[in-house]
Amino acid sequence: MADNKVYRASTTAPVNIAVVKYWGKRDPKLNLPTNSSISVTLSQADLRTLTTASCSASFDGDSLTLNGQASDISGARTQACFRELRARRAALEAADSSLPKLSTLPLKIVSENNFPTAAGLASSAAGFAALVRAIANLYELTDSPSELSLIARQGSGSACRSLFGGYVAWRMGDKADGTDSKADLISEASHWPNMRALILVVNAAKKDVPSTSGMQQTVATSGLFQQRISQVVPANMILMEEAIRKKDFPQFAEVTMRESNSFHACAADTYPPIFYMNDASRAAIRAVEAINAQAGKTIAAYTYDAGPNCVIYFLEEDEATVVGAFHRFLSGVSGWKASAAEAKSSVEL
Ligand code: 2P0
Repeated sequence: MADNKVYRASTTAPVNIAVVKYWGKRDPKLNLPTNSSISVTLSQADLRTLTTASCSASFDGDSLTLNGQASDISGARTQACFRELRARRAALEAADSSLPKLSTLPLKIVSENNFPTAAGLASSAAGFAALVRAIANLYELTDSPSELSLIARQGSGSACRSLFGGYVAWRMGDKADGTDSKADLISEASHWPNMRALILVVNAAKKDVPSTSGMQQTVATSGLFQQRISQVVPANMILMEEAIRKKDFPQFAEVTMRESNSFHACAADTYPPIFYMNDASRAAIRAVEAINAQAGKTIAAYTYDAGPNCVIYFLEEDEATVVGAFHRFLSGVSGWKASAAEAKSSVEL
């Protein structure tokens, strides 16, 4: 007689924002990057994905529901995550015959973001990290976050960094099979407890050029990109890790802003060019420069990913100055859909 018991586990995963940017794949199938990267994890109170994974013989095949809508699971990335997680569960079952045979049961994944999926706020990173962690919990896998990051990476590159809180590095590795291309923790969030992030949403529409195709066009056509991966990023990885360890905000801020500039310069150097920032984005960069000039030191840093929305890093002691300046800025510049009131208040890391 069939056992129709439903096994279930839930988890959450945070959004991460890169301060040393991932852009480019050396192996698109395994999602192996052309360079290492570093991110800061945002507070789950503000931005997170909540995912429940369940499995049962009573389910009619694998399924994924994202924010209430059925989602396609036939893609190679989702399939790779399911396959790898099932293989790890199957290995446990082979070693211990008393374990229920979950690895062969259909999976049902239900996932909800507490932020707009289309807002360009790294939803795929939190999404795949939560999917992998939820299934790993369901299967009672003992793999470390770093080991699970190997699987999440195959869902979406940036997802490997959302298996950790705090300050996280994705080491590109050099093996062809990708077994050394995984994330590790640089520092817990508590190491630098006064770090804050302000998120400014200029446009919640879906981006013009998806990251996956955009980065491959850059790899194929940009000359500047070759210099970025061979010289710029290796130097910035060292400077950023040092800035985080020393809690040196001016150094953290300069590398963050230079990295954003370098990535968007490579996007513009792609042929045909890719523009993710718009006039409002550039105005916000000028606003950060004005804030820093007025303070006489670097107290705010901007960064942009594959879209026009902005993340500003600052320290808690400068919150009134930085957030106050941005409230004035947002009410005075056209182009920002978000008004001062809609700008997300500072997010504790
Ligand atoms: C990052 N971005 O490091 C960089 C900065 C966008 C700009 O990771 O193809 O969605 O799924 O591996 O992870 C966006 O790339 O790309 C990204 P895939 P992903 O956060």
